[in-house]
Amino acid sequence: MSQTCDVVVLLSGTGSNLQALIDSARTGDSPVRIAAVISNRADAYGLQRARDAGIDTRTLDHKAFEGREAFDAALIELIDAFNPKLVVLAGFMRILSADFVRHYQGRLLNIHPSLLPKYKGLHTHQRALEAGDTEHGCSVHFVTEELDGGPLVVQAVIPVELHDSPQSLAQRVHAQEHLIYPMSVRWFAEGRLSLGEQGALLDGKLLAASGHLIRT
Ligand code: NHR
Ligand code: GAR
Repeated sequence: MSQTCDVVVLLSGTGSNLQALIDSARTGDSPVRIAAVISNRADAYGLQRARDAGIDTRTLDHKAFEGREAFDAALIELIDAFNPKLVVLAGFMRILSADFVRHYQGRLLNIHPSLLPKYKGLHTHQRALEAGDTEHGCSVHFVTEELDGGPLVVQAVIPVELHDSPQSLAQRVHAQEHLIYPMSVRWFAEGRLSLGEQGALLDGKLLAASGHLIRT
């Protein structure tokens, strides 16, 4: 029996990825326990999803702080009160300072809606369409100081279709996010996934630069 892995989820919005994590953690054999959900926005629907699932919630409004460093220091304090083994960004829309990222080194994951290293930052679906890409997707990565640049864990690749809009593409990418994020978190919780010097390790073996690739 592996022991449970307490996870704190940070989000800013809808929380469909949180919902996928909640649903996955509910399956009988999951070692994942979501200890708390923290949002920088009080009106994030993800907080309601957490409450509905009986999970502790906290709001920390970044606008109440002088700067990023002060906000991040308060965020660290809030998170560490739950003593999590893993911190998961699920649509968290604030860039995190170097101090924050270092504090959680090797236990901080993000999901990003592009095939990194393509389209770091925002508006990824529109940018993929404008570039005429035939493939698009999403990536789970360990967070490092380099924004959207940390070692990749999993990528899901989907074909771009002729009449895709940013919305239709986003919808299909989301469906993949909801598969690969719970899978990655579970790997971590089972002790199979870690961050090594050269990149992400699965079962002690260095993953490819793209992470574990899933094609649909
Ligand atoms: N922080 C670090 N240090 N490294 C990463 O890889 C991070 C991170 C914080 C968040 C998520 C990320 C994404 O997956 C993430 C990865 C927000 C912005 C952004 O520009 C960029 C990337 C990501 C999240 N945020 C604006 C800011 O000034 C605010 C935008 C808004 O509030 O809507 O922080 O894409
Ligand atoms: C997801 O598509 C996630 O990849 C993206 O925001 C969405 C959140 O959806 N993350 C970023 O763009 C990070 N900057 P959700 O709130 O329904 O999980």
